[in-house]
Amino acid sequence: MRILTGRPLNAETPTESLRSWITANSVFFHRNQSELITAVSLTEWKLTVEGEVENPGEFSFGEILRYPKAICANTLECSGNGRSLLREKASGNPWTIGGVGNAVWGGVWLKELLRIVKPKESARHVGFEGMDEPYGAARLKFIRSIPLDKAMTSTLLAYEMKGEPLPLAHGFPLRALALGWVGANCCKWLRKITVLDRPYEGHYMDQVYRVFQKGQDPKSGTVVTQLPLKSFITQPLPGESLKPGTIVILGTSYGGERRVSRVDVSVDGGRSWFPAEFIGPHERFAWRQWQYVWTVKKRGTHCLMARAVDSEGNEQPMEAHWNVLGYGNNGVREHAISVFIV
Ligand SMILES: Nc1nc2c(c(=O)[nH]1)N[C@H]1C(S)=C(S)[C@@H](COP(=O)(O)O)O[C@H]1N2
Ligand SMILES: [Mo]
Repeated sequence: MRILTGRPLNAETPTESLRSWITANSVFFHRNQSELITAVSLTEWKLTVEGEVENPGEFSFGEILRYPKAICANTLECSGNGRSLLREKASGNPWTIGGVGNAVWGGVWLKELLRIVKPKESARHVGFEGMDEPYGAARLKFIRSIPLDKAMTSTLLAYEMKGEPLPLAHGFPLRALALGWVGANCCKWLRKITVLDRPYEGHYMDQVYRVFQKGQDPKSGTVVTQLPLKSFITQPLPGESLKPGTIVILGTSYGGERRVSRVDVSVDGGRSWFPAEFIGPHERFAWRQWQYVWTVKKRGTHCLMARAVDSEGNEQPMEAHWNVLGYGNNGVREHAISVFIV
C-alpha cells in the first residue's frame, strides 16, 4: 500500500488492486484521525444507544448477532480521495485514486436497533462515537451524525467484511456504514450511538467534511454526504509504455446513491468518446467496473479519459468544483492519464 502518514495511519490501495470488483481486505485503504485501536475485548465491548429515545439501552456483541443478518455491497471512499490530482492545491492527505474500495459487508440494519430504542418525535440526527482516542492537546473526538432518515433507510452496522470478521483496522467489532456516503459518515470501533434533535456540533462536523471556499466560514459549507459521480482508469497505469495492438482499458465508476448508467472513454484527450462495456456485478451502492478494448496503431503519447453518466443523465464534470479541503475530486481531466505507444 502507499502510506500517506504513519501516525495516524493513512494509506491508499495500489491501483492494481482496484481492478477487481471486490477490494481485498488486506489492501483496503486506511483513513484515521486517531491512533489505531490495537485490541478489543468482545466480552467487555458493548454498544450504548441513548439520547432522544424512549428506551435507551446497551447491546452486547452477542445481542447484535441475534438480529437478522444483512449483507450489502458498498463502495467506501474518503471524501479527500483524488485531492492530490487537483490543479490548485488543497490541504489534507495527498490521496491519488486509492482512497476507495468495495466490499460486501455483513451486519445488522441500524433501523433494527433504533426500532428497539424508539426515537422520540424530536429525533432528527443520529450521532456515532468510536473507541479511538484523539491525538493532540485539543482532544477532539471523531464524532459525527447523519440525518435520521439516512439512519432508518440505508445504514448498516457492519461486523463482517468480505465474509471475515471486520478487521481491527477497519473498525472491529462494529462500524457504521451510511451506504453510498463518504467514509466520514462511517464511524469505526462504534461504542455509542446518540439520537439527537439536531446535527451534532463539534470539530468534525463544523470545521471539516464541509465544502467551502477561501474566506468562507467552514460551518456555512455543505456537509459531505454521498460519493460524487465519478469514473477513473485503473489499467493501464499513468506513464506506462505499451506496444501497438489491442489494449484493454479497465476502470471503475460510482455515484453513491445514484446509478451509473454509462461510462464513455476517450483515447484522444477528450475529442471523441466511445461507450465502455460494464463488467461484473451491478449492486445498488457498489461501484461498476468497466472495460474498453482499444486497438491502437499510432505510436506516441495518448491521453486517456473516462466519463461517467448517471441514470438521470448527469455527467461527471470535466473539472471538479474546487474547495478549500479538496473534497470530492471527480474531474475527468484531473483523472486523465497519458500512455506511450512505442
Ligand atoms: N472512529 C473513527 N471512525 C472513522 C474514522 C476515524 O478516524 N475514527 N475515519 C473516517 C474516515 S474519514 C474514513 S474515510 C473511513 C475510512 O475507513 P477505513 O479506514 O476502514 O477505510 O473511516 C471513517 N470512520
Ligand atoms: Mo475520509
